Amino acid sequence: MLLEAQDFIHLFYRETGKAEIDMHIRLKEIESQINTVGAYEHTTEELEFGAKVAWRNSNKCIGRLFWQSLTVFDKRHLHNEEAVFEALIAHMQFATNEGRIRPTITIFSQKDIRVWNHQLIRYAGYETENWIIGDSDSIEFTKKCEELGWKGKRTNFDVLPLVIQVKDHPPKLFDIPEQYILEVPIRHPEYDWFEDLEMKWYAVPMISNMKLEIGGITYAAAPFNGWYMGTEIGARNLADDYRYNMLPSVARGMGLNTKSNASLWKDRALLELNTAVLFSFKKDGVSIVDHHTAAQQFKKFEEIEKDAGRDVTGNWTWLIPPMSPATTHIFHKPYNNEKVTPNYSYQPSPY
Ligand code: HEM
Ligand code: NRG
Repeated sequence: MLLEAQDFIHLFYRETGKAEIDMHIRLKEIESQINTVGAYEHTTEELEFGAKVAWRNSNKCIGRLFWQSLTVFDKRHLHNEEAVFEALIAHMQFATNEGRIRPTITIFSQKDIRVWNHQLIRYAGYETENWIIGDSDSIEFTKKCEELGWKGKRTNFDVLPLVIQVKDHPPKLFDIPEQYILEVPIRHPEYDWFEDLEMKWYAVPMISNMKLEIGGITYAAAPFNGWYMGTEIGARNLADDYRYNMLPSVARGMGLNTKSNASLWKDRALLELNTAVLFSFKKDGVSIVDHHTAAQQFKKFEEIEKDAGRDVTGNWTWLIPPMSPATTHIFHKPYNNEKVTPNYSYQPSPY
């Protein structure tokens, strides 16, 4: 821990241009804290810097140009479920901002707090005898919620409750009041029948199951969000055949020949579904980025990092968008997938 703390403190003082003398004082302080209690505490400023650099180091993320604009809420002092719930609601409200989405992270006490949800807002999924209702990605977690006493309405878009655990206490469930859940009904700029498919998606992706590691300290609950890239919804969530599987219905609406692969009906349906996602978010004033603009922004990020003398690491398999990847520069170059800290990473599920 001491070595990682030292690395991080060096980085912090170097990049923020603070006086070296203060760095040496801080390093001494951290060393004695680790030697006496086995850990140290970040200052709020260190925490904020660490969370931002962790975003900058997120190899799978195409949205990293904006890493410096992250708003960080330091909630390390909260130790009961109700207070954590209130902080999560405050996060949702601040981040959603009536559609003008603000990249935000809320950081809780290192190991005492766990948020069981994959994202703060996510749709439930149910297996019935013959088919699946809702989001297949949520089936296991939905079962868990029902075991814990929650009961879903069984629509295709039931928002799951927040499941919050403090220490080894049993987890507590909280329904999210509707007013904090912004959703966008999906319609198409030209096809009026599109809205009959009754698709929608929530406005803000808030990942809540990853850990944040800064200078040898691990934060197990640190939900963060930016805004969506359109393809996450239109080319994966609503399109994958094991998720909402909407391509056949879109193709039928368009009158395409779904019997022939070579008619490229899937590609045509995919294109219109993604057009509809971008159109609907824009129309409702909800932040979203198309994959071409996102790739251009990522190129800018790569240039800025180069000028700052830093290597950009990246995971090519995640950075390329799931639609027309070869139309972006990312497709045509290799990325070094080395993991640099601070960073966000997966952790064992608490359930
Ligand atoms: C992954 C875009 C903000 C950290 C991704 C992915 C996209 C994306 C498209 C791939 C997701 C997938 O294929 O499932 C964006 C955009 C943002 C943004 C457009 C707008 C501001 C952020 C922020 C953070 C972050 C604020 C953290 C502070 C990550 C991480 C992953 C990721 C850790 C990997 C997630 C995983 O492994 O499941 N991002 N992102 N991103 N992003 Fe970003
Ligand atoms: N693909 C997932 C969300 C992953 C993270 N994406 C972001 N993150 N845009 C989905 O729900 O479709 N972010 O922090 O903005």
